[in-house]
Amino acid sequence: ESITELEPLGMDPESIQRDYKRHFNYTLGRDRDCRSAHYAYTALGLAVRDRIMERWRDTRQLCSTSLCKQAYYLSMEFLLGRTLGNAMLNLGLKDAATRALYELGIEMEELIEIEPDAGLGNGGLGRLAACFLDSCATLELPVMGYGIRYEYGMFRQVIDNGYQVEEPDHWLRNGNVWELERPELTVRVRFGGRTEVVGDGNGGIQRVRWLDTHDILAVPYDVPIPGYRNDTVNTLRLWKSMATDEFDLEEFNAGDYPEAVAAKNTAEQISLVLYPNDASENGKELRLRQQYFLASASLQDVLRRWVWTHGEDFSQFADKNAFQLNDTHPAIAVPELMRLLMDEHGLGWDEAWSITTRTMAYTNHTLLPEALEKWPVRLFRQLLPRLLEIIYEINARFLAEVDKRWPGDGERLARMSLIEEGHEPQIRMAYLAIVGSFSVNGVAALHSRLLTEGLFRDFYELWPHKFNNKTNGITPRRWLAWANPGLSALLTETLGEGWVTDLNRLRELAPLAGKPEFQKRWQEIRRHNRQRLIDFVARETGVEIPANFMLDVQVKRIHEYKRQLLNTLHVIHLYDRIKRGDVADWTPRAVIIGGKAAPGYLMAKKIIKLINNVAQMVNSDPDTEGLLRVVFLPNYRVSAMEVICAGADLSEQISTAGKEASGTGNMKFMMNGALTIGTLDGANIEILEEVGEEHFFLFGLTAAQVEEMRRHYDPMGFINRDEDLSRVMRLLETGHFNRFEPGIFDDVIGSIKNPHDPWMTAADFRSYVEAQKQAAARFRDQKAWTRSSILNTAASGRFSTDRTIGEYNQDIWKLTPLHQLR
Ligand code: DL6
Repeated sequence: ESITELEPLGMDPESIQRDYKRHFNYTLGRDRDCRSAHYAYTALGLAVRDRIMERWRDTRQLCSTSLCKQAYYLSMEFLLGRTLGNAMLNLGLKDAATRALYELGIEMEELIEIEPDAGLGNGGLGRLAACFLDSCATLELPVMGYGIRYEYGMFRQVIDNGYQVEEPDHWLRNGNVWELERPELTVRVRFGGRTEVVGDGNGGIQRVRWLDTHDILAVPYDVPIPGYRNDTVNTLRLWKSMATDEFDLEEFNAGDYPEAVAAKNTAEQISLVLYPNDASENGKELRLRQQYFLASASLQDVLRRWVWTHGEDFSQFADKNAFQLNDTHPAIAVPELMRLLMDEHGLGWDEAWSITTRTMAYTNHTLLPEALEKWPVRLFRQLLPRLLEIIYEINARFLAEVDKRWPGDGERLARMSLIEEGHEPQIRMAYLAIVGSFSVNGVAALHSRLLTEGLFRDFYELWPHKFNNKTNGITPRRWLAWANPGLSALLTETLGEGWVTDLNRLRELAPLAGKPEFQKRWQEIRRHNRQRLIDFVARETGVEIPANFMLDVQVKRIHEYKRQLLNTLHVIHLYDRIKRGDVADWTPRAVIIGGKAAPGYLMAKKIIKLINNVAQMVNSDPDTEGLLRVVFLPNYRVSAMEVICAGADLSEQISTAGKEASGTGNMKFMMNGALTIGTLDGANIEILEEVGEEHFFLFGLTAAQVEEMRRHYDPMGFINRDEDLSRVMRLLETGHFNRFEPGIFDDVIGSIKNPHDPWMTAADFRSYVEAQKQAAARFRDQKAWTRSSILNTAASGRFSTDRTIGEYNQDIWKLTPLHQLR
């Protein structure tokens, strides 16, 4: 009998309870005196995991025996959040498990809350990767994620006297039931050293050897990704760095034993901590080490599996494998695949290049120049000398192609070169990614268009066929079915179960939007969700929000282009109106802002301080009672968003047009029935297209107008011509919100008045205030608001990652769904 032959595990409460008890008693060795919720959580996690295991194994086997084409999502970030609830939802175990525990006197809610978020990402880019994995598994596509198992994820944000303080997030402290270590699949990653050309001894093919390297080990940890109610469980493989057992012999022999041992620390540092910058790179050597570590370990892993089944015949490799590069962070995979194919597997340049450029695909996630990665050539020479040689060769051949197309156009050659010349020559990673890929995509229609018109214009002229758009999405499992059980139940009752995997079915809600009975049900659910958010805010901040307030929410990374400052100016304006007694037809509102600032981003941190000071002033002024509350919600994270998006009324998507590549928070709010106030930026444009102008509060300059205005921007003109804005500026400038800390907001004030302010806050103030007035008026008419709310959910089907991933597969990966292979 085969050791893998086992009775399938029951999905009923009794079976779950039996396994729960077994794990509690035998796996964890606890007894009845143990009241620790941690052990209860772990025992339940293990019982749920057991039910994933056999499907996981079967998926793996199907993939390897069918020899099907596979895709690999290479990403430095996977912002998974919590796993338990999502796993139970996808497996269809939630109700049975809740009952199983209830009979033992254990509340499911409490266990859910025990789990720390897996915060292995900064924001949108990392969360998108997590949503993608859910959709790939749900669509039964053979896609594997590759990332880094950071010991410390995104920092925990605490607020001290209004200032952000960062605390380390040791999320693995209490263990992690959702990972399986696979030490037998460890690979070696090399750094440093030198290269040498060697012949084959017969005067034939020459190979390059990379010698005297400092090696580290990459140990894989596998995380299961179950699809929604199907038999597919995909894998997210996260690499942990470890030192080899080798000593640095020179140091060792020189008697420097401690130095030799300490060197091991450097190896283990690679997977220690996530860099907490979402939109700027700082050229840190450790970050480059992380990127190469991810790319090399993942490619070696894929090639090893290839050789196991196909031997050294790579002729079919490009037909069977696709790598999606999540931004430029893993772009070093391009020269690394070249290196592995040539130096380790003996292929020639042309064959290796043909394979590389038929397997790599690159997604760009930002237009901000400061987020476009460049690495000093010097650093490459020292850390990855062989990779630098390959990049030079790629560049030489590429520039020859450019020169052939545009003979003698020296300027163009310099513009397009993978190497930016100058005092410190740098490697342009985005260009490397484009040259090495067969597909380049942006993440919303506007963003993809702006890439081809601006940043990547030269490349678009050369290879228009490479460029395409894939508008982002979110997974409706986590962001609707899990985050909003009330609404989910109503949707299932109204539409049947199918909507969870066919989100366009939500359209069928539209005819019900004006029906009083349906509106009543909708409002009841929303009231409940709003209260859940209000309670959450009270628990986290102590601020009490009355139940009739409009919940006006902006949660995302703090960045000047996202314009939390514009939101704050509006808050100050509302406060000013209250103080002047201008409160006729007032809509009471709570403005809730949350998000983390990169630790080195001083302006963003100042904006957090300003929001906190304004909140303090507003909330403690008796005149604002019943009219206005302001909250800065600390430590914004995935699990917080699950409560926030279901309870919010108004979604703030107010970036300067042309700056937000897509946004995905905007989609979470919309899907849960919030109305958006927003600019024509990123995916807002597509949200507006779907829902219609009547149900979206649009304001602000367009991307083209922003560009136009840049040449003659006069913020003081906007301030002087606008009485409300002048008053707001006066309050700021007279230190009204910082009596005891004079001068601390000078730089923030200066940024608004700066004619070079790239974010054009002053320019959009008036139209923002007007749009806010419309939102407030709509909210007072609860029937009209509810109708708009229903229509927003009804129009959100396009923003499921099932649609996005369907497009990636159709246009880029071309994978066969596993159910067609079973
Ligand atoms: O594509 C996911 C997400 C977009 O929704 C956001 O608009 C965009 O800002 C974000 N990009 C980044 C870029 N960081 N880098 N590099 O996080 O991607």
